[in-house]
Amino acid sequence: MEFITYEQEGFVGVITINRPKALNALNSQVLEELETTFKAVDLDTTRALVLTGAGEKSFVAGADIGEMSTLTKAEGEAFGKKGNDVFRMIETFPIPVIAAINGFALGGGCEISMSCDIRLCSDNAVFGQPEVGLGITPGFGGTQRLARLVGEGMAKQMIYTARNIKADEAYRIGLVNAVYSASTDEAGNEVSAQANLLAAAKKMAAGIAMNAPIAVRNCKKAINEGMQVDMDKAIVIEEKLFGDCFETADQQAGMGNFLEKDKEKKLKVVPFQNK
Ligand code: DAK
Repeated sequence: MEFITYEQEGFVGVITINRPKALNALNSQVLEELETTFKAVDLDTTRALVLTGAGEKSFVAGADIGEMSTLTKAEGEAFGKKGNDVFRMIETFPIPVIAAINGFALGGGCEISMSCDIRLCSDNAVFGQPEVGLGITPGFGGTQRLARLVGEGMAKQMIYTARNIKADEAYRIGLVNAVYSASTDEAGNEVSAQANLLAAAKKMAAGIAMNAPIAVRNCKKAINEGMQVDMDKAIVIEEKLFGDCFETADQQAGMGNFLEKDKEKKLKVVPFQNK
């Protein structure tokens, strides 16, 4: 892999898009490598993922404009399909994916973050869909996911004006769940916003990984699939995924532990097994 690194920390996998010279812009090779990396994640030993960008300046500055500039219509369609397939794979990936947005998240960068389950960012993050200024529409799901996340009016404003927004505004409109700044540790050393962001993303992922994995996966599926249909159908999706948790070792361990009267035997944290 030239542009993607993968690190495993306990049950958490950290995927880093590593092309800092081009501000981690997405070319075809980055998209290919991302797809290969996600497909290689061992779902028996990994319960949550963090997706971030290398360097302190940029998460992903969009699709690679140099590569796109010479595409024919057919090539543009193939490039768009590759991006859409990868983003949809992330969105429907069985385990939660947290985007740790460390700087620019423009165009395809904003779009890839929106295909993740949760977005956290550093205070230098900048979000935007600048495509109409380049003569194209947001083509990696931006017109669809942004409207679903922040509402139609705000999505239309961002997309039609092509105006970037800063981290605090992204937080205010609900595009990100939290913003991290630099701080000073107990020894008086400065901790960068990016380090705090990554630590928080890993901590959240590790916290998710402590919960029953089958239940967490089913929650992701229920929310994703339920959001696409009306409430009557959504409730049926939820019922099925709720029922699916029963008779699993994790459901029996989780409920059994709660019902355990013997305080000695009762565990603070149930070691769920993913089965
Ligand atoms: N593509 C390629 N290279 C990029 C890039 C990008 N998106 N963004 C930055 N770079 C490169 C720069 O060319 C520069 O390379 P060198 O000149 O050093 O070789 C290097 O990264 C550093 O960038 P700057 O020198 O520009 O750095 P600054 O701090 O001055 O500015 C910036 C940072 C992020 C404000 C600026 O680089 C910028 O505006 N970048 C472009 C942002 C952008 O417009 N992104 C949206 C791209 S459009 C499709 C589906 C989806 C899409 C397209 C088609 N289909 C369905 C077919 C998606 C489209 C997009 O994402």
